[in-house]
Amino acid sequence: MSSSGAALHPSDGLDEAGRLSVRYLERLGEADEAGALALLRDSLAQGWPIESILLDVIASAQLSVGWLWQTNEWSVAREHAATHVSERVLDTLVAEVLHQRVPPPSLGRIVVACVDGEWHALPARLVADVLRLRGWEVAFLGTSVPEGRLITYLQEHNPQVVALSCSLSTRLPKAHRMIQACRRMGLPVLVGGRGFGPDDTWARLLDADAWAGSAREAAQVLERGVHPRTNVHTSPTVLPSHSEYASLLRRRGELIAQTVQRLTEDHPELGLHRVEARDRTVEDLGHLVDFLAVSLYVANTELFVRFLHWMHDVLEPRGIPFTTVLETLGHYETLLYDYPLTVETLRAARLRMTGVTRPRRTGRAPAPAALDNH
Ligand code: B12
Repeated sequence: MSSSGAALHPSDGLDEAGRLSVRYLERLGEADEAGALALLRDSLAQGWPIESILLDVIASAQLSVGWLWQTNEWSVAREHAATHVSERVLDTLVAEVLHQRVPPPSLGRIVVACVDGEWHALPARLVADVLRLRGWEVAFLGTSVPEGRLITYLQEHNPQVVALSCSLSTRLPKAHRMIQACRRMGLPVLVGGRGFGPDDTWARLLDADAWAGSAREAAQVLERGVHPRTNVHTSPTVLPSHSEYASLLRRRGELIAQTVQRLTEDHPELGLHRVEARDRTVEDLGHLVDFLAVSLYVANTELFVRFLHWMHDVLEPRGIPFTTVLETLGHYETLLYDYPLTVETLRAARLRMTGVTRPRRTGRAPAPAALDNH
């Protein structure tokens, strides 16, 4: 049995799709493209619906891949290899199914793109493929599409709807600008991806016309019709916290540099004199400031708290005590004393996270179907 195999992911209590997803995940763990493809081709031949293979098997396994990376059970290289296999399998299966089908009459034209700075193509690609399989004519623009390029493309191709994907919440301010630009063209915008959160609250705040939580829901929303919301102005919503958001981003470099210096002096055990450890810390602190900033942008402390839970799960298995993050939050409260909303967010989040000790699930990743590591 493989080291990533069923022992890590007990299949008990899973439905059929869950069990297939566990077997698929085993192949991903071995970067076994041929095995992964054969497994799903067989299932397809036995009558498994292609949409279920995409969403209940491949997407579900990718969530486990994320969890295994997050908890330091899989290296980043193993995650990359697994994702590469999923992309190849997805492309092959969808191409084969579409090739064998008589194309249904087009339901309409849609452009699917990842927002600027967003490198998670696979979630958007799954949406694009599900829509294609349901009969939409889809142009998939891929990762990180700059606003100007998107608008030029839309002018040239004139779709009915634009679908924007955002997996990381830190890209929401960019998403906001892109939504506004599309709306100024009179094009309705459907948004989704985990970065938009678990419901349509942030999508509405950022002026999108529609939101969907999954590819299936996206198809349903589109089948009902997406139209420009009439109660939205074409100038972006500006919240009181937006000026603090902007100031925080301006001070990003300074905040990170000061914290690295403080951690180097106060916590020699972190070994920040080593380039690799220092670089990782700079990256983590970048995420910290960016998630704090975006939680001000959408005026939602919960977004920051959810990020801190994630950070806890990432740092602890790598031997970095989460208390260093709590100390950093306290330090920022002092440094940023003249930003009242920022201080309020930091304080509320610090209180929520003090004493948090999520038990680590050593040796056992949640089974794919049961996982939601948003
Ligand atoms: C593969 C992967 C990557 C790959 C992406 C490659 C690719 N081709 O996509 C790479 C290596 C580039 C990557 C990079 C990073 N990643 Co990453 N990544 C993942 C991983 C493991 C899988 C993504 C995936 O395919 N998910 C599966 C799909 C199905 O996800 P889904 O969101 O459920 O998609 C559905 C809905 O959201 C919806 N939907 C999606 N888009 C849209 C659009 C519309 C319009 C609609 C209506 C619906 C919709 O429909 C989809 C299908 O039902 C996730 C784990 C996870 N939980 O997703 C982490 C994850 C998203 N990544 C994460 C992180 C931290 C990063 C990095 C910051 C890491 C780093 N140190 O650099 C960078 C950021 C890069 C960037 N700027 O975007 C974290 C995010 C944590 C957080 N707090 O937000 C996650 C959750 C991993 C984890 N568990 O910690 N990543």
